[in-house]
Amino acid sequence: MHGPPAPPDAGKLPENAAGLVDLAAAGSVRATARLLSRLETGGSGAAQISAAITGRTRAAAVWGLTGPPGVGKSTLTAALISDSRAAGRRVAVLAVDPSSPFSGGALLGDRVRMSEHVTDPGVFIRSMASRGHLGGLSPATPAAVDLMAAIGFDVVMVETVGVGQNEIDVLRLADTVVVVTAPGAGDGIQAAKAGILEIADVLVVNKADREGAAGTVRELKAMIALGRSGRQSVDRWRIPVLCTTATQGTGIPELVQQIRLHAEFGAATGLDRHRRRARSEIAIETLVLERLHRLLRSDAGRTRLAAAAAELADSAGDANVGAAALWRWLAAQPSGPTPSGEVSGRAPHLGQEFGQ
Ligand SMILES: Nc1nc2c(ncn2[C@@H]2O[C@H](COP(=O)(O)OP(=O)(O)OP(=O)(O)O)[C@@H](O)[C@H]2O)c(=O)[nH]1
Ligand SMILES: [Mg+2]
Repeated sequence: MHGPPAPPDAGKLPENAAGLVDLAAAGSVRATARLLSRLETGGSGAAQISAAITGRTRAAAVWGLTGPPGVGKSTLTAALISDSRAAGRRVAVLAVDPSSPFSGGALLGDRVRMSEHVTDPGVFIRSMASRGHLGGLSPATPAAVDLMAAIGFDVVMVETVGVGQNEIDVLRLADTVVVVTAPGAGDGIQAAKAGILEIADVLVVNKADREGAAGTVRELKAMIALGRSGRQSVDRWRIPVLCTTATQGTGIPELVQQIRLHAEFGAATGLDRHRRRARSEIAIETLVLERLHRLLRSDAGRTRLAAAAAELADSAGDANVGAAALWRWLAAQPSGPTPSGEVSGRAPHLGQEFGQ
């Protein structure tokens, strides 16, 4: 299908973003990895990549997978990869690690789980940090999903451990969200508490070979009925609850079928357009917030903040006045972030990196 017979990246990788993007689109794993590293570094290197993929067709289906630790998300992901590969689709998996602003930690276990796929040129697996270095969802995550789509992957799967707001933001990047639990009284309730149920499109009770799976299914169905009563309508997606045993491949065709039905529902109702816009919204929002953080934490920003704080503390004044002064300063800043995170006077004007 898409995969070239010989590696297109045998030699030295090009330095420029456009060259790397061309190689990645031709199937180079090395070029794709290099691009992702640059997205994670952020700054102008990341901005150049976004500029280089402008106008490229994105036809990928983006699937989000989340659930409590250890319920079998990676094993399910591996099973879903197998299914997509059998259908000739290229698959990218981004395992987003919420625990650290540095990537790589979660990869080892996932490599084992997905070992049958690591040598397949039609599959790209990478772990990423979900948090930016300055807090909040990293702008690299939405940028990475977009990059994978732009270089021709047919499916982009985002796996995350669903606990906090960052993970919910990550899932807002997806067209279809699969929430995974396993038998055990706490899991379903835990998921509901974390607000995860509200963003689920498909619910999976994995480890159905274990005792208590039927009970967990009942519990989840009851929760859905409670949460949705009165708001049910014909054009509303009915969240299915499925049982799988990922280690044996049981229930995988049914899961694939539900994901496909959800895609069809999205196309028929306009939900798919809505989700794509939500994805774009996060891409823009994370860039704005990252820039704001960088500016506030630059030397000049800290000096301004300290001055405003001193005035407030000494005069029993109004914090809003200080905030307004900082906003005025931020709005007047001509400089953007450099990859090192420092604010440089030579960096492009605020509007330029946003493509204006
Ligand atoms: N019995 C049983 N074990 C399973 C099943 N699916 C996964 N496991 C096992 O559960 C363990 C955790 O699986 P993972 O796929 O790593 O789970 P995960 O949700 O990705 O874990 P984290 O990424 O650490 O949150 C592994 O030992 C799997 O072999 C299943 O259907 N039945
Ligand atoms: Mg995992």
